Parts: sequence; C-alpha cells; structure tokens
Amino acid sequence: MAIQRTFSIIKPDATNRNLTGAINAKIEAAGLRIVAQKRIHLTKAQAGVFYGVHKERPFYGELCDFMSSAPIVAQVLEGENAIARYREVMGATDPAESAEGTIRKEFALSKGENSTHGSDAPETAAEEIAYFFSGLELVG
Ligand code: 3AN
Repeated sequence: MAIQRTFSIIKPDATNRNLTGAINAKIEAAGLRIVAQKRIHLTKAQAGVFYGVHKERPFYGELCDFMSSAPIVAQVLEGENAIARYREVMGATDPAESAEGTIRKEFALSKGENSTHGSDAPETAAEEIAYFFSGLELVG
C-alpha cells in the first residue's frame, strides 16, 4: 500500500479538555506523521461548508454549532494506508461502539462530540486538505 495523506480534526470537545497532546500521541504511535497543523476557531458558516455533505441530516445544525463552539486543531497525517489506518485509530463514530484503545473509546463524549474527524476516502481527503491548507503548509 502506498503512502497516503488524510485530513484530521481534533474537535472542540477535545481541545476544551486539553486532549490535543494525548490524541496526537496515539496518532504518532500508530506510525502516522503530522505534516501540517493549525489551531483555528471556525465560524458556523465555515463549519457548514466543511460538513456540507451532511446538510440534509437531522443533526447538521447541531454539528455546525458544536464545530464552531471552540477551537479545533486541523491536521494532515501521512503514512502507509493513512486513511484507513487513521480511521482504525479513531474507532467507530459512536464511542459506545468503538474498540478498546481507540481515540473515541478513550476520549469521545457522544456520537456528536466524538473528539476527532478523519477523511473516509482519497477524494474527500484531497478536498478536505485543500479546504484548510495550501501546498506550502504541507511539510513532510
Ligand atoms: P465519521 O466522522 O465517523 O466518518 P459520519 O461521517 O457518519 O462519521 O458523521 C460525521 C460527523 O457527524 C460525526 N463525526 C459526528 O460528529 C456527527 N454525527 C454523526 N451522527 C450523529 C448523530 N446521530 N448525532 C449527532 N452528530 C452526529
């Protein structure tokens, strides 16, 4: 499997609880390299564009309010099979269903406030990376 890049967010529930370092320790221990990183506070409109694919879902408004409620840490991760690997490290969306040792099992509060985001496919990874970072900010 080739080296891939994926997009990661450490969400407001995690930055509020000072969990950025603990989450990144799990990411790095899994062999993923952080090649870009910024801490930002999204507006509700910016969160809405990012989650546009979910705009018909009943939780869309709540999700955009949450994602703009406090700072996030946006990151690009690089490594072997990075997209699937990072989703494994995060665990299932709902912490009640995530495997032991995963980020969401250990830290997530609920299905909505679930500490991290990770891209689900190469196309979405490329789009999400481009929404947050310029090529100059990707430093392998
Ligand atoms: P994942 O982030 O694991 O790929 P998706 O794509 O199903 O999960 O959902 C995107 C985001 O929407 C999730 N990370 C979560 O924060 C939020 N979400 C999903 N389902 C719910 C729900 N039932 N209630 C509140 N928020 C939800």
